[in-house]
Amino acid sequence: MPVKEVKEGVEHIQILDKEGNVDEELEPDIPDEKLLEMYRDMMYARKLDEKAFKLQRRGDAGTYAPVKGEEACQVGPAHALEESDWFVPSFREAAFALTRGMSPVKLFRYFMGDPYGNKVEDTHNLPVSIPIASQTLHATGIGMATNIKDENEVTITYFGDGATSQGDFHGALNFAGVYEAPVIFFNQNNRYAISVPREKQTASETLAQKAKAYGIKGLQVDGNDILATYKVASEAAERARKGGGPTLIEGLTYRLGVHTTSDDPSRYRSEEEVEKWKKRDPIKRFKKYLLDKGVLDEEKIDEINEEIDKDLEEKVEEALEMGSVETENMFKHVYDEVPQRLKKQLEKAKEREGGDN
Ligand SMILES: Cc1ncc(C[n+]2csc(CCOP(=O)(O)OP(=O)(O)O)c2C)c(N)n1
Repeated sequence: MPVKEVKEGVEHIQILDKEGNVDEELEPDIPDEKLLEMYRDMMYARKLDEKAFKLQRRGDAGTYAPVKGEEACQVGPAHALEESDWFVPSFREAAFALTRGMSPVKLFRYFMGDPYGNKVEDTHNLPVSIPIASQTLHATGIGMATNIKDENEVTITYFGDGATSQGDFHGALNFAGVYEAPVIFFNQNNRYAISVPREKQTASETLAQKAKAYGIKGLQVDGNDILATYKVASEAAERARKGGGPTLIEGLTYRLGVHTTSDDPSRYRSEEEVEKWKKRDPIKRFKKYLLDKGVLDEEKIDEINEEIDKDLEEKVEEALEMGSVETENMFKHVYDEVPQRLKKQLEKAKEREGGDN
């Protein structure tokens, strides 16, 4: 595809600029109905973030990692892939999961500490992975397996800029390259790994150029431009299905909110920086494009907002009605035989709970 710009030998693709003006030469041909779905999916994720945040603040949910600002990195590729493709997330991909049809109730329950929230069902969606970059190895493994089984499925995995400093990431890219695994490695470069800025993560000019060392394709995309993320993911998937192997996509984006609900970003980044990125908000940009195109109007915007608000209210209620999660769950599912020291911790936790009553 024609490339907008080449930086440090790495292609950089942008279709919607910061103001929401489209480059007609690069504009993908997406039916209006699908464009509207993409907009709704972004809005849904944005509003779910707010709900999850409130649930945490009032003590009904645990730590939550918001998507705010990174919706285009997730909703675009989710629309570019097939249901039979594999989704291997880290912990910041609520927008992708929801677009893939994951129930918001299940998502809320995960953040309430309920094992049901991470239960693998009969889909090709893997559960949340907290150990940074570990999921990239799982993605390579799935890609190698689909090759052996001769299945025409593509795997997409997500990880942050900080994850590229982990050995797992390098192992995953190396073997994906050697075995030509049909994997899309989507790096959400949101500029920070908690408080550590991207510049302290690596001396490389870009993260995408790391692909070169592993003999695979690497490119940068404007991660706040949903038309571009859709397009690069579609092309990477097509390449992978034709036996062209893996692609590393570096999505340049920004975390508009907190790292998680236990973070205070004002301690490590300036208000001016955040304000600059607010102007590049991926939803604002896409909305302008849809308004210009006549796909969206103010009435439709209100209609979508109302529908999402109503749905989310119901989903929150449903999740809360499922009740509180027993502390014991924290100690289940890891060991077949729970070690003595963990048994002691459980006893103490139960004593404390008893004391509160
Ligand atoms: C192996 C490992 N080390 C440390 C942590 C603690 N931790 C949680 S999130 C995080 C930063 C991750 O940053 P990045 O990969 O850029 O992703 P982001 O959170 O910005 O999406 C760290 C260090 C962890 N979860 N796993």
